[in-house]
Amino acid sequence: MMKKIFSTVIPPRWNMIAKNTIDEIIFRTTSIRNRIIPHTRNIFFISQSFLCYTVNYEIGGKKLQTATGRGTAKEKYMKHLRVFVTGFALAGFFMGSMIHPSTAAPMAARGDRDKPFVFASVATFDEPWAMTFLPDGRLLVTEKAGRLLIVSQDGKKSGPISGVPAVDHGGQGGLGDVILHPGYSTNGLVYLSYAEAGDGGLRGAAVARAKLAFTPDGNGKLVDLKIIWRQEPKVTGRGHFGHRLAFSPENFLFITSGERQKFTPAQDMNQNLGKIIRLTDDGSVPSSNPFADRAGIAKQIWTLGHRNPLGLAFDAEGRLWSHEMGPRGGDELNLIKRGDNYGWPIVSDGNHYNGRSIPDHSTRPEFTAPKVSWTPVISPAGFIIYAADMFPRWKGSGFIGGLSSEALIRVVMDGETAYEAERFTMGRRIREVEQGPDGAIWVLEDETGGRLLKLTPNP
Ligand SMILES: [Ca+2]
Repeated sequence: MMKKIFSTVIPPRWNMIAKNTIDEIIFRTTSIRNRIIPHTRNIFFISQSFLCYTVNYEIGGKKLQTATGRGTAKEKYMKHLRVFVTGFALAGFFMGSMIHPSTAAPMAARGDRDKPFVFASVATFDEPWAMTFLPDGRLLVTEKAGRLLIVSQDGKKSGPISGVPAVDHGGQGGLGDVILHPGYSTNGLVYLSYAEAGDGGLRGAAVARAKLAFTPDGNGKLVDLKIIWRQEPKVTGRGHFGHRLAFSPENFLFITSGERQKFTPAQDMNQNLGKIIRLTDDGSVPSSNPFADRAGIAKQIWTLGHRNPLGLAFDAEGRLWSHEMGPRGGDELNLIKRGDNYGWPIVSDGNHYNGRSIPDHSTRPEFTAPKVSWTPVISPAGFIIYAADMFPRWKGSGFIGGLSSEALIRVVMDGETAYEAERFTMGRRIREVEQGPDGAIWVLEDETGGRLLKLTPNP
């Protein structure tokens, strides 16, 4: 049944069109609760050079599957494409079609009448990467070039906090995540991750812990800074640092460590690249780690076989979820289980950028398969599992920032299963997501001029 509808929504000709005229075109369909009726709701022309589509279905008000696509449109075909798509839809090929082509996508996104939230732009930043809320309701925000700022909810920024370690800024590298120690209100400890330069043009992620002290001028400084973890070895390149941070309910520090675009380290137990790491709050290795009885760096490792995990969050039941960037296809949402191997680079639901095939997860059941995989990719970055009441329907949902998909993606976790439930087009690359003290959802856009947005329910 589902397959039939799927093929109706995406006709065979579509591939030909996508291949010959654009790398991606996208339309969205939304199903009606308790029926399996996808209808075309939107065609997003996100910019002159970018398009994306999403097809969602819901069955019996519960299970929902999603097919998506995105890519770069070749401008000279745009006019033809618009005419074609509009004509195609108006011809009644899609059920219940209602088409809104637009070239002003950011405004179109804001104007989506049925979006369940409205948003306010609170401040702008230079390549923001991460944020976290302080107990007093202000935010700590990192910028990749190495600035850590205190920001009030009405957008007032402090000067740069002093004492931030020197970062290697460039490519995907720079100042990364910031989180608070679970006992921050008494110990003042914060954790920062960043790309660190080594000798001879080598680089690696590092994690530092320091005490945040506030200064009378409204700024802050880091004191007693100690580097508690490093990627080993440092390697060439400026990609796939990973370095997202999260504390578990038992106060263990988890660190995602990307494979630095070197592939094989993800399966090498003598390196900590391509792993998820578990440490105590001072950086020492817990004796309860799955490989604690091995020699050397393996002791740090909680899970292996990761590519570039840029999201890490615990759900209300204490399960750890992480998403990671796939190669060409195969972005993943994984349920992280002690000692498991997630298969990179041996298996992936995507393929190499050069087109070379990688065996799918289904071919190698000994590797833990993702709970959700996305092809085409969403480019996930930033992750929360919503636990507040301002959006009651969303309690327990995961929210993932989409970089290339320029969206905020809601995933439903149902026990140990998960699926994409909704995708909200934002019209900009979304780098980071947080839950505010009052339950509002806050997001940071990526890159220069990236805005801090506060999302509240659409009245
Ligand atoms: Ca954060």
